Amino acid sequence: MLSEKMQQLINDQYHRELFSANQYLAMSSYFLQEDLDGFANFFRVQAEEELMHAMKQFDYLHEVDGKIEHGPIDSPSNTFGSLLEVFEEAYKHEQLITKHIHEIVKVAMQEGDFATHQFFQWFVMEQVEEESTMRTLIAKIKLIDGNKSALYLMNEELMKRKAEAEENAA
Ligand code: OFO
Repeated sequence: MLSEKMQQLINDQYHRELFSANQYLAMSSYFLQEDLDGFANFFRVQAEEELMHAMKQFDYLHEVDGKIEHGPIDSPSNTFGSLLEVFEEAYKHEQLITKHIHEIVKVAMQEGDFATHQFFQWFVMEQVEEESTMRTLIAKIKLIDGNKSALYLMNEELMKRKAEAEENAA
């Protein structure tokens, strides 16, 4: 049986995942306006992954007889000063998400909620990947340091990123 506290934590996390999707779509829009379609594609795929995270949590909560109480989603940032700023904000956001996921796992452990503990292990490792991806891209952007040819190549590279579902179907 899921505790009230855990039900609330998962509800909050579900809304955070939706916020993440919205934030990454806002970043995708920014890049489309900047004529960087590869970067826009990267964040669009990222947004799709966030929706998938939210749906995993939605399904889990209902599977254990809990309920999502649908509420408002915080507004995302829509204006950015630079390419680097976008990625730094995304990285900071992922670090925050990691903290929340770890908090859920900690409470699950304290409550002896083995199912939730097990379920969120997937997210623990997903966060390792998300943070690592953002860190790597920040390092590349710093390396490029405004060089237009290198930026063009990176944009082409990011154009190749596909959603997980699409990749599995290929
Ligand atoms: Fe759902 O991992 Fe990013 O936010």
